[in-house]
Amino acid sequence: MIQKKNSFLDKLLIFSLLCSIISCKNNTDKDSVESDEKQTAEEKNENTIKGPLATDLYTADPSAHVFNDKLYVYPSHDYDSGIPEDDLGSHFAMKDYHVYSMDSVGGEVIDHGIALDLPDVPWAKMQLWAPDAAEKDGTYYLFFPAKDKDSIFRMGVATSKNPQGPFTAEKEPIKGSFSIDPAVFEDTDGEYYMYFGGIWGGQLQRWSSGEYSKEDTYPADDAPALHPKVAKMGDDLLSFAETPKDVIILDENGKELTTGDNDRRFFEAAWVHKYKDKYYFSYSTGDTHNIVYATGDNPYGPFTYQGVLLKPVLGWTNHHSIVEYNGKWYLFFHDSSLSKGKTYLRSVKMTELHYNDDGSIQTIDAKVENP
Ligand code: FUB
Repeated sequence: MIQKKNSFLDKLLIFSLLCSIISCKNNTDKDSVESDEKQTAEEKNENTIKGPLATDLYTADPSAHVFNDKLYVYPSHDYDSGIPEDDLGSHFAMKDYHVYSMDSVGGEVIDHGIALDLPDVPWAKMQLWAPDAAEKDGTYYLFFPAKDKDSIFRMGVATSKNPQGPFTAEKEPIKGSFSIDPAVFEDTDGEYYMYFGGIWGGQLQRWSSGEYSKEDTYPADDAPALHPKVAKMGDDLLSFAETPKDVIILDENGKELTTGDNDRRFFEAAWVHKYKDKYYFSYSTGDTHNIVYATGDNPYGPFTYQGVLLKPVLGWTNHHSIVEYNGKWYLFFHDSSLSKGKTYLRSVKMTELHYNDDGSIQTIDAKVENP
């Protein structure tokens, strides 16, 4: 009897315990859904800032533009070619481009598929490196470097009626073009300028005489550093309107930056934007891995060095673009966090960029230490 009574009481106790556990669990679930939702929103914001924009492919060298109120990103498409790493960048053996778009910052990032494929560029042999894009009179232009049949980097153009492509390549590269990393800036007066150049694998050091030479020639450490180039574009945006000119970068004393000034002199990845009537020329310092900037009062420069805008990221290269979208400024860049540090497998990211009252740019540190 007693046993029976106890067993009944036990059952009652167990039942009520179960009930309270279930009710407690329901509450916990509710709380955790709410906090998950909160966390998701926070993470989403974090991801916008810190996470790769695209995870379907490896992407690098992002050139961002606003077309038709949307953000478009024109990156290189990294993949593992199996080619060993060297100082010429042979391991960057990219062979097509994809274009990405977003309706809003933090919104869905759409991969529009292959926008241009190497076999469809008649003059190009290999290495579709950092591209850029521009729009004029309803036509979209994709500018890209590639090695020609003689393994000399040239700049190509491809056009489309849609910002996401697919693009149709011109049969020949831009006449008079050389080296890598085209960045096409549309000034407020409607003129377009291409900035370009990159040393080491980018071959800028082979054009010192104005002609291509198979030999690498670098100025002495105390001589002015190799100059990036600028050329006004022809009305058709398929040609240069002039012979490319040197872009001069000065220090705080009005002296040209020298070859030995590795922390500040130009290496690759030029970009130009305009803020409050000033021209900002930004670039990668290459082997010291910073993105720095210099300012000037016209598109040709000279530009005066101002400081670092993005510290070194995970991976050897550093390459960026800067764009204004809905009243805020954004920096697009890449790093190798998704591939856990592989130099040639990079991913595009974005973060907000802030100016100080005097027009200087606040330095961004986006380094991921342990991906
Ligand atoms: O992606 C290949 C090269 O790496 C780019 O052209 C450079 O700017 C560097 O990011």
